Amino acid sequence: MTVDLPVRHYELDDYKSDEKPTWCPGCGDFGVLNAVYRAMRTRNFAPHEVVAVSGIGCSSRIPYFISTYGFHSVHGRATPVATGVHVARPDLKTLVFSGDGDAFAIGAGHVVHAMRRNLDLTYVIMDNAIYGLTKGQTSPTSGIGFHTATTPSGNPEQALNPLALAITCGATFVARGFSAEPAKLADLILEGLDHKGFSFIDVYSPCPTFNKVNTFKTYKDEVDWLPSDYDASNAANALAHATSEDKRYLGVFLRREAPTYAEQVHKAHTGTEADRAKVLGGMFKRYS
Ligand SMILES: Cc1ncc(C[n+]2csc(CCOP(=O)(O)OP(=O)(O)O)c2C)c(N)n1
Ligand code: SF4
Ligand SMILES: [Mg+2]
Repeated sequence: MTVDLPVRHYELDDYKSDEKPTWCPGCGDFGVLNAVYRAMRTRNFAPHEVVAVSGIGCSSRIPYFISTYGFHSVHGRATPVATGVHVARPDLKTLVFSGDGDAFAIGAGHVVHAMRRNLDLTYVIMDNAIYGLTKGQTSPTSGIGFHTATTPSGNPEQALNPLALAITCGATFVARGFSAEPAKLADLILEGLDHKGFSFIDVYSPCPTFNKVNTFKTYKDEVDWLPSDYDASNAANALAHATSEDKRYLGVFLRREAPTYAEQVHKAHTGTEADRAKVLGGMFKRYS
C-alpha cells in the first residue's frame, strides 16, 4: 500500500541556513544569494534535493548560507568536485558557484571540459572582475588598464569573455544576470536548473570594497536585456550578442538541446555498434 504524504510548501526562510553571510555591506553576492533562495522556492525544491558546490573566494562561501547539502572545496576545483557529486548522485540538483578567479584563472582548465561534456550542472559565476578574498588583484575578467595591487601601472591584458568561452566550449544553456536584479536572476537560475545539460550563468556581482570601476552604477548604465524577439537557439547569434561592443546584454543567450555526459556514457556502454561509433566519433570499432 502506498501512502500519499502531503506536499510540503517551502518558504524562503527554509532555504536560509543558520550561518549569516559574512560579505562586506553592499557586496553584490547578497543579490545572488537572494536569487538562489527565490529560485528554489519557486520550484518548491526540498533542501535535501539540492547540493551547492563551490571553490574558494568570497563568493565561494555561499554554500554556508544555504540550507541544502554543500561542499566548499578547493580553489579552482568547483567543477571537478561537482562532477563527482553529480556522477555519484544524479538525483540531486547540483548548483556550482565560483568567482571569476576561481572559474577562469586557476579553474579554467576544468571548466572548459565540464562544458564540452555537457554535464548536467548549473554553474553560477559571481563575477566581480577582481579577486575579492585576497584583497583586490586583477582577475581574467578585469578590464584592460585596470589598476590594482598586482597591476599598479594598469592591467596590460585584455579581459576574457565568459559567455563567448561558454558558447564555444559546448555549454547548452548560456546566460548573464546582474545581482542588482535578483528576481530576474532567479528566473535565469531556475531555467538553468530545469535545463538538461550544462547551464552557465555569469552574474555581474560588484565588489564595492576592491573594484571601484565595475560598480552597481556603471553596470546599471551599461546593461540591457536581450530584446524580446531575440533567437536563443542559434549559437552564432549568441556569440554575436555576447561579443557586442555596444552593449553588455543580460538574459539567455543560448539554449539548445544536446545529449548529456551521462546519456553519452550510457550509450557508449549499452548502445548498438552504430551508437558506439557515433559516440566515439568512429574512432573505435568496439568499446569494451
Ligand atoms: C591553490 C590556491 N591558490 C591561490 C589561493 C589564493 N586565493 C584564494 S581566493 C583567490 C581568488 C579569489 O577571487 P575570485 O575567485 O574572483 O573570488 P572572489 O573573492 O572575488 O569572490 C585566490 C587567488 C588559494 N586559496 N589556493
Ligand atoms: S571583498 Fe568584495 S567580494 Fe569580498 S565580500 Fe567584500 S565586497 Fe564582496
Ligand atoms: Mg572575483
